This record gives sequence, C-alpha cells and structure tokens, in this order.
Amino acid sequence: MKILLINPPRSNENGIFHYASADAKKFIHQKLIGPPLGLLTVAGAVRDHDVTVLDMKAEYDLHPHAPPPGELTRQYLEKINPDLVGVTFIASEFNGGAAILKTVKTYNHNILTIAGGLHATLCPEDFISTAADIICPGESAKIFREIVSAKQENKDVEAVAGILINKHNQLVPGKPLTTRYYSAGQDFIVPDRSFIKKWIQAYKIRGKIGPITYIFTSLGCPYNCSFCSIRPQYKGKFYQREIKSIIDEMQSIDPEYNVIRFADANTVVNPGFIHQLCDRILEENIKKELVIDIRVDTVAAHPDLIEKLAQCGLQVVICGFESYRYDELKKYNKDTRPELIEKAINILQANGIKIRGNYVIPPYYKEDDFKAMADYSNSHKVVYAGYTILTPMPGTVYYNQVKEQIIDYDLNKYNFFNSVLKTTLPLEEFYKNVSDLWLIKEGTDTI
Ligand code: B12
Repeated sequence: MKILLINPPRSNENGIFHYASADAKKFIHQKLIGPPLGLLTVAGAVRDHDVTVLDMKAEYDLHPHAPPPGELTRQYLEKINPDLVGVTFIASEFNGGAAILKTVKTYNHNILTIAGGLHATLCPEDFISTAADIICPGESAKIFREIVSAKQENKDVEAVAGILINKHNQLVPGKPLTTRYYSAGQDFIVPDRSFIKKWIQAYKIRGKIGPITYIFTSLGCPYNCSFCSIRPQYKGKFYQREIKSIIDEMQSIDPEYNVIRFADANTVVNPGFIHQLCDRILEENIKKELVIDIRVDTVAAHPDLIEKLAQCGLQVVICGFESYRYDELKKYNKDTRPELIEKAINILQANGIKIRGNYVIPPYYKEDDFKAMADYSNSHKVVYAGYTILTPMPGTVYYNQVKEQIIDYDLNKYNFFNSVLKTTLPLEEFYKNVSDLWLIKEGTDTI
C-alpha cells in the first residue's frame, strides 16, 4: 500500500507576537518545530509498506517561499498517488489538517483519509465536518496498521476495531477494541526517523541547538492540572517505558542528532526509575545533550537526581512555573507551591542547567497584576522565559469550567498565544502587556 502521512503546518495566529515591540518579538517563538514523534510511530507501524512522511513544519513553515500547504499536498499526491493519507492533529492545527484532508479528497475521492493524534482523541466529533473517512482516537498506531492491512486485502476497513467511521454526518463507532494496546510497554513501536532524514537540519531550535529528536520515556501524567490536555488524553493514566527499551532507542538514533528531548509530560514521576535510567546512560557512555520537562516540586525534592541528570548531559529543563501565586496554582490544580520555583531555580542553576520557565497569564490580569508578575519574574530570572495565555483547550477540565465564557472558537487560536476568553483589559492592551513580559529573562538567548 502507498501511504502518505502528513504533519500539518503550525497555526500562525499569535496575538502576543502581533502586538509585541520589536525587542520582545525577538524572544517570542513562532517557528519552534521538532520531529513529529506520533506520526513517526505510525510510520514505524507500517514500515513494510511504501510510506512517505510530509512534515509541513519543516517543508513549509520554515520556508516563506515554499508552495502553500494545499499546493504542497497536491504535489505529493501527484508524485506518490497514495492509497491512504493519514494526518496528525492537535487543536491549533485542526483547521490546517482539515484543509489538507479536503485537498486529498478533491484530488481523488478514492484515497482513504484517516485522522489521528491528540485532537482526534479528545474531540473526535469535530471531524464530522471534515473529509476524514476514519478517525483513530488514542494510541492508534497498531489500529492504523489494521486499517492498512484490511485495505490491502480488500476487506471491509470499517470492520477494524477501535475506529470511528465518519459517514452520513455522524461518527459511527466501529467494533469495540477487545485488546488494550500498551504503547509504552509490550506494544511499543520504534518511531521510524528515517522518513524525516531529509529535514534533519530543520529540527534545530532557532537554527542553533540541535538537530534535536524526541523520545518518550513515559506516556500520560499522574497530575491533574486543569488546563492540560494530557490527563484527558490518557484518561489520567501514567505509563513508564522499560529502561532497556529507552536505552536501545537512544543508541539507535542517528549520531547527527546531538540533542534528545524526552517528550514526556513529566520525565521525573518516579525518581528511582530515572536514577536507574541515568546509571544506564552513564554505563553505556551515551553522549547526548538532554532536554526534559520537570516540575519545580520534583527538582526541589531531588537535588541529587538533578546532579546525576546533569552528569548524563541534561542541558535544558522545561518547567511549567504557571504562577507565583498560591491561589492561582490552586485554581489550576497544579499541586505545588510558589516558593518551590525559587528553590528549583537555585538547584538547576547550581548544576549549570538552563531553565525554560513558563508562566500562564489568565485573561483577568490587569495592570497591577502584570506589574506584580513582572516584579516577580525580574527577581527570578531564567535563561529562557515564556509567558503564554491560559487557554481552555477543548477536552480539558478548564474548558468545562469556562466553556460558557468562550468568545472565540477559532481553533487556530488554541495554541496558548491568543486569548479566547474575554480579557479584563482591552484585548490589545492585554496582548501588549503579555508581550512585554517576554523581555524579562536572563541574557539574549532564545529557545
Ligand atoms: C513534542 C511536542 C511538541 C514539538 C513538536 C510536535 C510536532 N508534532 O510537530 C514542539 C516542541 C515543536 C511542539 C510545539 C507545539 N506544541 Co507541543 N507537545 C509536544 C509534546 C511534549 C509531546 C508530543 C508527543 O510526541 N507525544 C508522543 C506521541 C507518540 O504521541 P502522539 O503524538 O499523541 O501520537 C500517538 C497517537 O496520538 C496517535 N497518532 C498521532 N498522530 C496520528 C496520526 C494518525 C493518522 C493516526 C492513525 C494516529 C496518530 O498515534 C501515536 C502513537 O500512539 C506534547 C506534550 C506531551 N507530553 O504529550 C506537547 C503538546 C502536544 N503540544 C502542545 C502545543 C499547544 C504545542 C504548540 C501549539 C505550543 C506553542 N504555543 O508553540 C506548538 C505547535 C506545534 C508545532 N510543532 O509547532 C499541546 C497540545 C494541546 C492541544 N490540545 O492541542 C501539548 C499536549 C502540550 C500540553 N500539555 O498542552 N510540541
């Protein structure tokens, strides 16, 4: 079977950037891209077929003069003439992905179109209005393989278990899944990075750090942050991969990738596990720069682990600071305390680890809140600081809490750079205030 898998372009809706001063614009990332790990996992599941991956982020987003997505899709369709096209979705890329599916169907109605990924998992009903024939929610790489096999053998693809069939303006559930797939365990599929080799140099942060690739060491998250999509995506479950499997994957990676990001919600959930993983990285003498996501309370509680991670090559941590205010952290159900931000900064800096600290700015912030935020951030500077907007991502607890107050349903704006709720300040002023915060960081380096 000829299969085309597409990573849609990023949404370029960015209210913060739009209203930013020239100085602040330098720090607000617009084109941060990285390899599409989910799609590469799907590609890995069907690698015995004739697979092509089109990463529009590498091919189009980084090249302003590249043909637009519709044209690029048509070029690939003409070249490949695929039997199936699969597209991966997050909320802000829904419209871009849906447009790609429409182009595919207009080109040739017989191509089977399949939607998967986070947004297909959390909001499958959104796809009723699209040209997707089949929606694959959840960890569906093996389900995708079943669909491909059914099509190849001229069997009824609609008989594949675990899918949703999009027909007659409704989603018809296929047969229920009788087996549960353990994507972090026995059903793990090695993401096939060979399909994106031609873009390897594109996977650099600001053209400097990298090439970077991603490995997940776990799936899901045991925490309950109300704004986060990961908890509903994995129904509150947390799955840890086996150490051997992670080490094997690290060793199999093309040496050209000098940076590995562990693409977990939180890499350190079980500190004992990460201690063991570090021991194995050191034993195997794996030399990569590492980037991980970690909570401030975890850093504060485990300085010894941070030291060990630094020995293993940890260079950058991404920390969701979210807020320095107790009441806000409580509202977000973050389950941590503001004073731990300072403690974590000190521990990480003592180990030479750069911090990407991210605050979320709620829509009710007024001038005095922005001033207080700026004062705090100025006295707790980190190398890379991000100030994004609290956004009710569809499918989250926060979405349900505020859905009546949403004033903007354009999914292009659901990327944390826009306010979709009414702001207390006039919108322009709100964005201007948020963008000014991006100037508060150590030095001039960006990520
Ligand atoms: C790595 C990552 C990135 C990378 C690149 C991602 C990419 N695909 O291009 C970078 C750092 C560039 C990035 C950027 C952004 N990201 Co991001 N990112 C992640 C992260 C950390 C890991 C995703 C991942 O690889 N998971 C592991 C893979 C294996 O899982 P998966 O993708 O879900 O795929 C599986 C299934 O869904 C399914 N599947 C997936 N696709 C398909 C397709 C088909 C056809 C089928 C059948 C199945 C299928 O099969 C896979 C295997 O089981 C998640 C948080 C997290 N820990 O999950 C956030 C996350 C996905 N990102 C998020 C956001 C918002 C963004 C940004 C908009 C942030 C910003 N403001 O700039 C940008 C936009 C995207 C972009 N590329 O620019 C949100 C999405 C929220 C939402 N509801 O939409 C998340 C969930 C973070 C969060 N906690 O809120 N991101």
